[in-house]
Amino acid sequence: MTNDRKIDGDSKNKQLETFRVNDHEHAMTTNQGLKVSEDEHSLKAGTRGPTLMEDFHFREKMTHFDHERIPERVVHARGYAAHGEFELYESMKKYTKAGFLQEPGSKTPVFTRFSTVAGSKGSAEAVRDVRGFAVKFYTEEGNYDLVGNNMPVFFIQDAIKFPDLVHAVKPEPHNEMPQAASAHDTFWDFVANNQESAHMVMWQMSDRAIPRSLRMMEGFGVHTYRFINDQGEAHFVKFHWKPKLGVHSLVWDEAQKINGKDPDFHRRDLWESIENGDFVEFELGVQLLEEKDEFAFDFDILDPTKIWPEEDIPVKIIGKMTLNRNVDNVFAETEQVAFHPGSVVPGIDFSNDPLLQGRLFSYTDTQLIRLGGPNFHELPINRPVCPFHNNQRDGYGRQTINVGQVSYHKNSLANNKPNTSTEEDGGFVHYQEKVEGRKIQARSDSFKDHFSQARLFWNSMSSAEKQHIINAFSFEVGKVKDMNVRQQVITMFANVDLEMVTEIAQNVGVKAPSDVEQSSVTKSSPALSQENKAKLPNTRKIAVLLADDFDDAALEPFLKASLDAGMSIDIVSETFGTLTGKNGATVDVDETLLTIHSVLYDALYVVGGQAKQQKKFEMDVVDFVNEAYMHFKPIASAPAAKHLMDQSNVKAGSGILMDFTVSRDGKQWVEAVAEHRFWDRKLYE
Ligand code: HDE
Repeated sequence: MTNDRKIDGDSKNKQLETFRVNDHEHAMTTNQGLKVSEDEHSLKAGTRGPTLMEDFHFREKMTHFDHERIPERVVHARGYAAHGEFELYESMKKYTKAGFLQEPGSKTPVFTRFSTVAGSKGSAEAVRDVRGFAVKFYTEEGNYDLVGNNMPVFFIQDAIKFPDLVHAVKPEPHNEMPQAASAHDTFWDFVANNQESAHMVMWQMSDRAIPRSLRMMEGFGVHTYRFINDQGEAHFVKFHWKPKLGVHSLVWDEAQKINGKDPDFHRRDLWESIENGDFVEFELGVQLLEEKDEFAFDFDILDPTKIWPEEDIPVKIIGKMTLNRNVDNVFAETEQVAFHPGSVVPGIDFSNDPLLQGRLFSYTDTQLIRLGGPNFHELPINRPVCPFHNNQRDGYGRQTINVGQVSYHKNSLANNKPNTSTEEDGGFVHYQEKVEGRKIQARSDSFKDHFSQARLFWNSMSSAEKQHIINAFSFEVGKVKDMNVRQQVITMFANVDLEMVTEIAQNVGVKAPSDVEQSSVTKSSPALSQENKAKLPNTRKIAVLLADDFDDAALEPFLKASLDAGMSIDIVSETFGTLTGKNGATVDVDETLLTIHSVLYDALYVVGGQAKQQKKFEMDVVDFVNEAYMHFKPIASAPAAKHLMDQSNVKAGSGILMDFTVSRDGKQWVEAVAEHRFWDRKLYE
């Protein structure tokens, strides 16, 4: 029947409602509703005697605590999420009948969870890894989940290999090391022996794997899906999320230090942005392909290790997601949310990508163990906004009180309710693709080119990005103990670029192969380079380093110019408190040189002043500056801080504004912060 009742903690069923007692509102009670009089001392036989079993409040409290943990996700365990809305710019009616993609301006609530893949739930966040990017759209036609990553391809082509990939990248089973890292033997052994991973590994060794912020990375649906319109016509579609702030990354040394200084770096950044009202914006784009063009490319569009180059198939921007509300409770929402690529709405359908097909099984299956049974769809965060009815019953943790006698279809006793719906009435009808073939355990020949797009990626990188890839390989493969595995990796990636592997081989102490031919692809795709994305000063974090007696005439216009450009400023000093400038202006200290670190900022302004322990203050400031310089960040210094800059390693050059005054260099400062990094710094000359 359609009038099933829900219990969601507060709203008990109707009869009980009449007996509701209101004086319990602020009272601590047991789970049975009994008011508790004592929550500090368990019941004992005498003040020094043994605890008594009959203390039911103690037992209930402890039992609940003992059962507080649920299994973490087998992958993507470390994640963080926020609420928001999706607004459509342009009707997609021509391509899909999905209700939420029809009316320009229409808004759909969303819940988006970002994650790392390999690490445990408590692991550090600025690790080298793929980031999950999962969006639940609560549409009027039911929940639609776009469960993607921040990289557009994947390591493997067939879902049957997923357990192998994950076993290889997770900490090694004999000693459970290393945590949240791919820099170890089993991962690279997997790579070398499963060469379909080549393209994805190039992405993973690139700056994309160490995002500056979850707000500054792209998202991709990865697989080819289908849009179906109301005429029943299909288009192949790939989904993209484009961050309004552009795509930016950390540098590896900085990332490793951040993991110690602030293991919550990415979630803190997301949380604080939303709390500050700097809402997080991503535009949704689609690449569309007519069915007749399925075989028009030199790659197979069903192969998840391939992109559709944006220059060949443009990304059409169709709407915007704004994340504008933090969760109230991380466990209830972020942890209990259950995504599933199989949660679709009419107008969106699957392709035969063998990775996607396997995912359609895995996601429900994993929730059964993680969320303890088949009723996880009843958890508040997972419920659709439209009513849902069917004949499923019972099971662990069932909350719906299904009324009536009938729980089967078809029936006459309940007038055959709940009814199925026709396609015209919004019933989901699977796309009637014609499929022919023998049952066979094999892969299509069209999936066998593993290196062309890996090379396309390499060709598309700027010289700084290429150097970062070489450095990343050198770090990761350098952590592999088995020299034979190191050699296999080098031999494999010679297929991508010989110069690249020659440098890596030298760094990791093995030979660059002479008998491997690198891929002959000469094309590049400018859309793949982060250098070509938006560069903005907004929400960049600036540390202003100063002490008492600071030059307030320099500080005030600086603060105004930076805040006007949307930056966020921390005053960093020796100790907390209020500091007074030369002319009597005061500022409050936000962080001290003890509580914060250079790696947690995007840019610095060094003002100086008179500290209590001047020598220590100056040494700490110089360290701060040297780190920022080494990480290619913009640094400005007030005229009064010249002696501090002279003690540092900083040399004049791009992104360095010595003797800075806003009246002279204000515009340059804002541009430098927007630029983010100055790769042309010659650190060791
Ligand atoms: Fe997942 N993946 N995956 N995955 N995945 C899970 O489901 C799986 C793949 C992705 O924030 C699990 O609820 C298989 C590609 C995200 O809750 C599990 C295969 C992409 C998240 C699972 C893949 C993803 C998951 C673990 C190969 C990008 C986190 C917990 C066929 C398009 C969602 C869970 C969240 C989570 C299986 C490959 C994205 C075990 C079998 C490709 C963002 O079901």
